Amino acid sequence: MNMKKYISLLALIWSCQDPGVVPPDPVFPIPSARQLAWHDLEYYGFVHFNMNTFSDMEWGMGDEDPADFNPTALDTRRWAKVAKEAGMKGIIITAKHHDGFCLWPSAYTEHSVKNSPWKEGKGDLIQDLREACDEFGLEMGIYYSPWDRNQADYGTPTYITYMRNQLTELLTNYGDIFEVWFDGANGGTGYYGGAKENRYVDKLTYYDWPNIYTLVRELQPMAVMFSDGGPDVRWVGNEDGYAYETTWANLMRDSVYAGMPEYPEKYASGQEDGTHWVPAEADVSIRPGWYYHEYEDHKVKTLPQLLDIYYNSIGRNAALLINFPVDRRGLIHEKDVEQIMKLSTKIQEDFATDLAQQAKLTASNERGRGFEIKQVLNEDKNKYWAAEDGVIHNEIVIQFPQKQSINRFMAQEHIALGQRVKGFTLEVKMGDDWQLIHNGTTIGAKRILRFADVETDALRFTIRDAKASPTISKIGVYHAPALLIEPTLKRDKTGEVTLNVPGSNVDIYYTLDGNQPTLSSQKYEGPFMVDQAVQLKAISHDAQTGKQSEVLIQNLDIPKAKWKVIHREPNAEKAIDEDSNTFWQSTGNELTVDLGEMIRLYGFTYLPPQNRYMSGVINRYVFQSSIDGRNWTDRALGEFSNIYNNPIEQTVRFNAVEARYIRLKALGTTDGLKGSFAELGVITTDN
Ligand code: FUL
Repeated sequence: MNMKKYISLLALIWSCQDPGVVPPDPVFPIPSARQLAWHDLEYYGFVHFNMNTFSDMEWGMGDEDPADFNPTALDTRRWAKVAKEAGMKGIIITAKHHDGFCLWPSAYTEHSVKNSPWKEGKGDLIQDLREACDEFGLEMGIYYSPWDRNQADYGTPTYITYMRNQLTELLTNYGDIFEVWFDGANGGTGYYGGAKENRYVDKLTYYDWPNIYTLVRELQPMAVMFSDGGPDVRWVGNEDGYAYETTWANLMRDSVYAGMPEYPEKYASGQEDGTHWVPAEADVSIRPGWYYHEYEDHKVKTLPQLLDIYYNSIGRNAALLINFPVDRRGLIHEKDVEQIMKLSTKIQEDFATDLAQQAKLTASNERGRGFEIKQVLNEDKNKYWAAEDGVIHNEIVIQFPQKQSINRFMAQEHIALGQRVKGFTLEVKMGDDWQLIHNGTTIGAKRILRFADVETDALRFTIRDAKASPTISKIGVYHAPALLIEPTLKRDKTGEVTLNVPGSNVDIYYTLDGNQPTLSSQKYEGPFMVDQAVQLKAISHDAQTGKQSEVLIQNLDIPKAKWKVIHREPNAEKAIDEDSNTFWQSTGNELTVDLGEMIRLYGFTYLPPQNRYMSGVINRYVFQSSIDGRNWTDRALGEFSNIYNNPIEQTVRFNAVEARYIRLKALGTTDGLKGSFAELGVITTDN
């Protein structure tokens, strides 16, 4: 018998033995090829670098001068190197943000790098990034803001032609693009070629999305398109980088469009009976703002914060897009690099050893050969365990050779056949009993559970409910090393500061002079007073392990002990109670405070409400001061850009002034209701 005949005979015997082992039928919706390729990326970087970097804004008005775009040491290779070393698979760049300034020399506008001093107007940042991405083996994506506060014809049909022309440039001249990012924020005040007015568009119809989608498909068939409603990848509904305990890739896509009201509440977590596969992407900046502001240099997210983001996005069936606000030099700031590298090191440590690989796995049901439970230990994502049709309830037991200390569990569905699991539990064996660790809902592309260290010799992963018999392509069990978190800080109105490390018994050391705290700094023994503007830095230290946390850095200003609100409403005090979780929704759209004494002011801070569904978030304001409470002078007038999606503390500086009374007036709020104040603060130093 020759070899060929022998092999076909073997194949015949094999197929006779397992006549019924066919893969499960898909459960619709299922991902497209381009979406499956995108799912593999999982983690990639965002770069916000554009005119706002130079104007120190989050949303430029569109009247900025191209001459201001002048990075001194711009180096896209260094961005790509950072992204690559951080484990990211690509970079998405803000080719054009709301202010309309273009990072490439578009033939359709003068508002671009071609009229800037950078490379004497000969530069093309998109091309530079393309080359850098190619060199480092990264994908490149394009952020393109539909809203354009520069263009005179924004709001009319000719602007749509402009948008299509620009997309054609971007999607034709720069090689393969993996994602086109359409921002949902659009319409409002702007320069608009000098008109300086409010322009609202019908977000559903104005942009002619169906034809824009067709254009993108024609030019870049493998690119996924992102917006609130996809069509391929959807917004996660917040700018914190968090997906939800229940996160479906499925979405009622036809009911959703970019920038629609109520999207976060109603659609962001997806829908079990969603008609289309539109998985979530969690976008978040490594600093509070999306663009670089020197005053946020001490607010780069800490490792514990970044880890929470990682586990709450990638670990909850979403991709993660972390933004670098590239600075005025044109570089990712050193502090941002340091933090992102800490994250990648920690992730590698957390997942260094998959303990499931040494375990014996059994499943209460198996479909048959090729779909056995051992397939979940395989790295090949096309190999998976599947149960027989109709068998929804399944128990998978992971038996270790001996007791293990564990604190992470990971599972992935074989999503090519649709997202199925609706309910699962994870239990650990404790003597003869099973102890519940987690009662969960969805799994999807990846689900990671974090829990406190537990010693056990077995785990039971039970799929309790699913849309059809489950398919699981990967299971992993890990023991992540402990991470010591930095102290948290609370301060009351009198100026008393309390430091704490939740749930642990460690020492805290701090400084008030801007110096790095060490073990010889002041040891925290209990609450203390801070009655002037200082920068407080604090670390936690575990004497047993010798481990030290990252540094907490907090700018504190004068205490609010003497402050009084001039409103006869008891709740108004909440606006100055130093508690960011409380707020006051005004009745007159303004907050007036008597500071109790004359104070030299250099600026103010405003914190919008921090609850999930915020009302009265101020987006246009005037800040006034007074010496006698009767005669008022405007000190600052402006916009809190992007404040609804990113409700961080807003900092506004002005020329120094002596005042006893201050007033923040809402000239506009994001929902048109009366202005709300979680906290109003002052800045009394000029640095
Ligand atoms: C938002 C924008 O308004 C922000 O400026 C930023 O670009 C963020 C990623 O999306 O909708």
